[in-house]
Amino acid sequence: PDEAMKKWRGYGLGQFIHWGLYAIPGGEWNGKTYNGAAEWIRSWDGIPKSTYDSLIYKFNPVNFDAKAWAATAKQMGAKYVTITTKHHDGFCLWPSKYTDYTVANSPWKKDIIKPLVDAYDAAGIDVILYFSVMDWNHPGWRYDIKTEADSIAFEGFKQFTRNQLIELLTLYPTAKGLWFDGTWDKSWVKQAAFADELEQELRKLRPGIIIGSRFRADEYGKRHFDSNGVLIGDYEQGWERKLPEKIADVHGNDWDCVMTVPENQWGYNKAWKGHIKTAFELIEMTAKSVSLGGNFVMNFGPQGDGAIRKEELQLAKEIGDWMKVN
Ligand code: FUL
Repeated sequence: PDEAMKKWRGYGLGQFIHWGLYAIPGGEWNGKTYNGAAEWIRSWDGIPKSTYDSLIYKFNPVNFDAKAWAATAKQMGAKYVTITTKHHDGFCLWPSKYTDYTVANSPWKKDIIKPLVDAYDAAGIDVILYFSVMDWNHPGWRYDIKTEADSIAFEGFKQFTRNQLIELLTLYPTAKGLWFDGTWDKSWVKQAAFADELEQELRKLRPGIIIGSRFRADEYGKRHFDSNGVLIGDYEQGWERKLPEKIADVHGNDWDCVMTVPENQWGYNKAWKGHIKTAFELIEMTAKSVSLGGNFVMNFGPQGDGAIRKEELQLAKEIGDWMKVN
């Protein structure tokens, strides 16, 4: 574990990838655009589950090129990448055998995570798997547990979560870590003991695996810097991540700061409203993060067809030029 964390501490700059079905509408539904995060569109627009879920039949990213994505990260000078294997909508970019809501049942049919892991591994960039515990597709997911029926359903959901995490670490054994999200609801907050046990199980399966501190939901919002040597977490919870001001804020722990480029957007948004960070701002944040002992992770939201938008490619180039001389 220490070796893995030693390496993690030296990363400096990382790439975040938010990609899934939400990239298809790209922040626009029935002619209306939303300035809220594009990956939350189902919730912003109150889109019925069945309507949203049928986006699976449109998932056919003909311009997806894993090697091109890895090349962009390499050019930028990123040393690791955090990839959404499953976001809140529950759609799996890998052919999970525990749900039908996966790439395998889309027109694309093929695994997306495998070629990405292979391409980034080949480029010498470490892969961290992002995983949203909250899953809007799974019938057992609950925000809260109020009745006996909820509790039975949620037990099934917990097993599903365990199965999927073991599946991910088994299918992609070179992955270096897990970055958790969607753990803030009451239902999961009550599962601290289960999360602890599962964390131990995952560590046994992959000694040295780095597990984000947000898996332990009861500590959500409190424990972002708590490390005991192997935990990581973003600096501060919030829609737009904030950087620490001074070294004392870090409490000696390990952290990374994930950051959007257009304000509030992680998934691809056609309209891309609000302030769009410049390469200079992103470089400044990288330098500040590194000087305060953390890593900085710039987000990319590839388009529904699989291509990375030109603005992001341009930023990657500009940041890379700076990284080369610094
Ligand atoms: C948040 C999510 O709700 C956003 O959609 C995004 O994935 C961000 C990195 O974390 O908790």
